[in-house]
Amino acid sequence: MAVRVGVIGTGWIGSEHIRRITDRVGGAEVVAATDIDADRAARAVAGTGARVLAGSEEVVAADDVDAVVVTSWGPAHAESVVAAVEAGKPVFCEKPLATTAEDAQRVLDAEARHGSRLVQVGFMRRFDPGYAQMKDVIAGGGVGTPLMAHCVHRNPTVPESYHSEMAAQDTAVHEIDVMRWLLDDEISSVQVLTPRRTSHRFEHLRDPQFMLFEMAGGARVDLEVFVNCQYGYEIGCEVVGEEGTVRLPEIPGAVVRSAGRRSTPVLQDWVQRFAAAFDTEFQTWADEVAAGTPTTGPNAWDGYAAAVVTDAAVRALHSGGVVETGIKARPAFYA
Ligand code: NAI
Ligand code: ISE
Repeated sequence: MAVRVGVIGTGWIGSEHIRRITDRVGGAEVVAATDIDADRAARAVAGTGARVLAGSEEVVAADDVDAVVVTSWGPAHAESVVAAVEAGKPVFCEKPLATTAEDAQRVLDAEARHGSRLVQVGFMRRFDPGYAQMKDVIAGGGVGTPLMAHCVHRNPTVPESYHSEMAAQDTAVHEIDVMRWLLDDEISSVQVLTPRRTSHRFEHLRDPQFMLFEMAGGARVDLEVFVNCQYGYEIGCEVVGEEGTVRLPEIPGAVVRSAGRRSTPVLQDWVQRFAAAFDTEFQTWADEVAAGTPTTGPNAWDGYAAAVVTDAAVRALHSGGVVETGIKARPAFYA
């Protein structure tokens, strides 16, 4: 029988995931959804056969909901995830798991009380073919011991609701997870430097930001977050090891020669850039939920570790200094 999914939050990515599960993921179907804007929920499920429920409590409690997908705003994630865990239902939560380490700890506590792992966090880059190739190279010793990494995360624009702390909590959180995963190490300290601001931004926003991370083993990572770069969506990553380097491949685009120029298109958003990663992420999650085994994607510990680092990055943004993350040892439960 197909895994019956209830969705909490039907905005941009919630609607994308509803279409993904309905049209492209085998062995899963959306049966219920909710949003604080009920009309938006109705539009998101139109044509799928799923029904709109009044709130997240109703979605979690519904007898015909086997598993929950949380795609509401970041600060609302932890509450819905804890409720799903307490109901004993597998839950896929879009990143971030929580916007504070304190909220993420509530999820760890809920899983510990439940006694087994139910949570997967939407760090979809781990399912991207390019990042997966980098992981294979690094884990296979192909570049020797990693020493440094250089990362770029650019969005064309962000809405007015995006604030300076979201550069860490909402945007850099992807690199924070992917660096922990690629380098198989925790992040021990963060510094955030603030160059001259772009004029293409809302008044309240500090953009761009440079983030410098130190891994527990001593490797250093630099990251440019620039969320109003205007020209497109661009993600870059290069890991430098003792014996070589490995770079994230770009998604190929047709090369156009015309009017004395040679050009290729620049992708415009994360939907285009990570389409394949999202599909693999959800198919794997649905298969593993159907099998009744803990899912093998990024788990609540990964969400917690990322929240500890983003908390430190927010403090670093405000202080300008180097801030220790103070990450604790990974519990055996998440080994
Ligand atoms: P959005 O603002 O388009 O949608 C969020 C929806 O959640 C809204 O419709 C809002 O009304 C609803 N909502 C908020 N709190 C709620 C609650 N307590 N109960 C029910 N509904 C609630 O935002 P978007 O872009 O879809 O982002 C949602 C989440 O997905 C964010 O955490 C974001 O970081 C993440 N995301 C992940 C991406 C990725 O690359 N993996 C890409 C884009 C978003
Ligand atoms: C958004 O929420 C995402 O997760 C995108 O992948 C990221 O590029 C963007 O900066 C975030 O706001």
